[in-house]
Formats: sequence, structure tokens, C-alpha cells
Amino acid sequence: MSLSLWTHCDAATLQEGAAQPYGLMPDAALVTEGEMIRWLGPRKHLPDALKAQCSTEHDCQGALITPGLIDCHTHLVYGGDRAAEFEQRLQGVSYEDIARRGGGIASTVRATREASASELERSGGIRLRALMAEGVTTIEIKSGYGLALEHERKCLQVARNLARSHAIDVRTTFLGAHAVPSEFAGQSDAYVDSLLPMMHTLHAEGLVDAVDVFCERIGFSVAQTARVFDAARVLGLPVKLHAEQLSDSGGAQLAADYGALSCDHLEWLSSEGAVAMAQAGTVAVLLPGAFYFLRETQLPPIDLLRQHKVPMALSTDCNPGSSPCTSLLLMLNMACTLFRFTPKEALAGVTRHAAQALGLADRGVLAPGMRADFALWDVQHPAALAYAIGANPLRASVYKGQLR
Ligand code: DI6
Ligand code: FE
Repeated sequence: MSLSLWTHCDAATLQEGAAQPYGLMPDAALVTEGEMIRWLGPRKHLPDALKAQCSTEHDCQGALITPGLIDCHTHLVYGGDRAAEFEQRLQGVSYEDIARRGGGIASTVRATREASASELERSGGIRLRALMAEGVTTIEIKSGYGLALEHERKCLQVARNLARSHAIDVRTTFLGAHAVPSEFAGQSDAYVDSLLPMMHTLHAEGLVDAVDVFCERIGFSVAQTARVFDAARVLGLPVKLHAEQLSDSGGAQLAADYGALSCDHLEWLSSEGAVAMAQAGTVAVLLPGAFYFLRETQLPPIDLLRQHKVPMALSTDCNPGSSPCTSLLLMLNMACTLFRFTPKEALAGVTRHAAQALGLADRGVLAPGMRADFALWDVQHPAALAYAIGANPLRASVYKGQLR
């Protein structure tokens, strides 16, 4: 397999426990072999014999190299938009009230059911490419705007097709328990009953990598969430949870009991919930875009998460209702300004910890043996990635060892 050498760069390896902040390594050299990183270290330590084996050399001209970014929580495939609801909210109607009146998620479900697969692929593709243009090399995409077998299947197939047509890794999550569809109005338990065979079928079709639930007073109860998680466990699928976004429903505790990969949102997380997550190794995925767009005032308890050493990831939550956002870099900035993340925590949140939130051990840090997914940036220091608002200093990105 051919070897490539990358030089004239500084590397932010993001390795856990590195001596330098960000795992910063000035004047680094990186050797890729096919889809993997073969060697990484200070350039002066690059063995001559290895250098001689490299068939290509890339001069990075002083760029900063980081792991490829990972957007670990998105609802990227959907029909329509919710700009009219945005106008209503600006008139003072709340997000929950709009949902209770049949708008909100339900209105996107109508638009998504009406849309053809090719239309969903077209609109999703635009959002996907915006994220890729900022160095995203892995993305999670949830279903949850179909809420019936044929439409959930359509959305998950669109996600798989987007992966085939773009140089990015897509992980799919079945979020059938996102809302109760109108045909099950007032019968949420019956809807949960219907989800179990649906999950089974979609899993058998190879469309599901993980399972998520919206556990909330406008979503599903803890008991209903447990039923979905039990079914996921039977199928051997990892679980994640939308928990404590609008209220403390005790979802984090439940998710931890099931060894969930992540709990996401968490504005209302209790200290018991944080302890349970720490013990279970569940990642906290924080979503500053939704916090900002819904003008929330309840901050997620960042100090509590730090105190219990719960790994913190960051994501766009790209969705039409609470975070119509296709910039992961903007989330770094918002996490710092709104949540008082450090830039170091922010960058770890879209690399190492985001990989952990997806259960992926082969990426998120730069190290030999990891996937050669990385981004080259026109910045002097990694903190600059969180500092700028609406800038995109990406110079190039590499996916499985190939410039894309
Ligand atoms: N929480 C969210 O923030 C999104 N889904 C969820 O469970 C919002 C979905 C929407 O409003 O369309
Ligand atoms: Fe979400």
C-alpha cells in the first residue's frame, strides 16, 4: 500500500493526557498508509527508512492539522423548513406551544412524508456539503421525521445514499421515538408498540447503527424510553438519548442504566444524572445551537460535568426546528461564549469526545493506527478555531488518506 508524507505543519493530536494542550506538536510529520495513519511525530524524528518509502509528499505550508471534525448529533435529512414558525416564535409563541398546536416536529413530518427520496437527498446534500466544507469527516444522521415504516426507511436510505455519493462517513440513528405521529394522536403507547417491529425491520435492512429517543414531556416518558431501549438491546444496537432539554425528566439516569453512548442537550441535568453518566461512561453531547435558537436561559451544568469527568462533545443538532445550523465551527464559538467551554474543551468536543459519543474508537485523535481523517487549517493556534465567528479557515481536508 502506498505511503504519503505530510510535512510543514503543526499537529493538534487531541490525544488524551498529552503533555501539551491540544496535544500540540510543532513542526510535525505525518505518514499515511492507505486509509490509516502509520506514523506521527516531530519531523526531526521521522525515520529515514520510512521517509524513503513515501511515494508522495504533501507540503502543508504551515497549516495546523487536527483530526477530521465529527458532527455526532444531526437530524440532517428532512423536508421543508420552519421559517414561518421562527416568525411566530419571534412574536412570542413558545417552541412547546407550537408543538402542542400541531406545528413543530409534526409540521416537518408532514413535509418529509410528502418529499421524494431524491428531493430529500438534494436538500440534505446541500447541508452535508456545508458541514464537509468545514472539515467534517464523520457525521451522525438521525431519522425521526418519517414516524412510519416507509418514511423512516426513506430517510435512512437517503442518509446511506449521501454516504455513497460523498467522501464522508455517515452513521445512522433510528429516532422513530421523536414524536407521536398524528395517526396515533392520544395513543403514544400504541405508537411505541409499533416502533419495535419497525426498528427490527430497518435494522434487518442494514439501515440502523444506533437508537435514540426524545425523552421529554412533549416527547416520550422514561417508561416508554425504556421499552425502546429494551428492544434495541435485543438487537445489539447501542442507544443514545435526547435528555433533559426542556425539563428534568430523569432521562439521563435511565440512559446511563442502559450504558448509553451519549445523553444529548442536558440543560436540566441533575447532579444524580451527571453521576450516573460518569459511572456509565456516557458522553454528554451539548448543543449550543438549540440553546441559542430557542433563546433558552437554563445553562447546561458544565461545572458539574467537569467535576464528574463526564466527557463533553459538541454538535450542531442540525434540524429545522431548534437548530437550523450547518456550521460546526460556529458551535465551537457558541460553546465558549454561551456555555463557557474552553477552546480546548470545544475542540475535543468535536473530535475525541464526538467519536466516543458515536462509539467509534478509530478516529477523533491523530495517532498511528487511527483513520487518516484530518483537516488542515489556516490558523496559527487551535484556539483560533473557536475564536472566530462565521469564518472558515479550512485549507483542505483528508478523508481515509485522500484529499477531498
Ligand atoms: N430535540 C431537538 O432539539 C430537535 N429534536 C429533538 O428531539 C428538534 C426537532 C424539531 O423541532 O424539529
Ligand atoms: Fe436533536
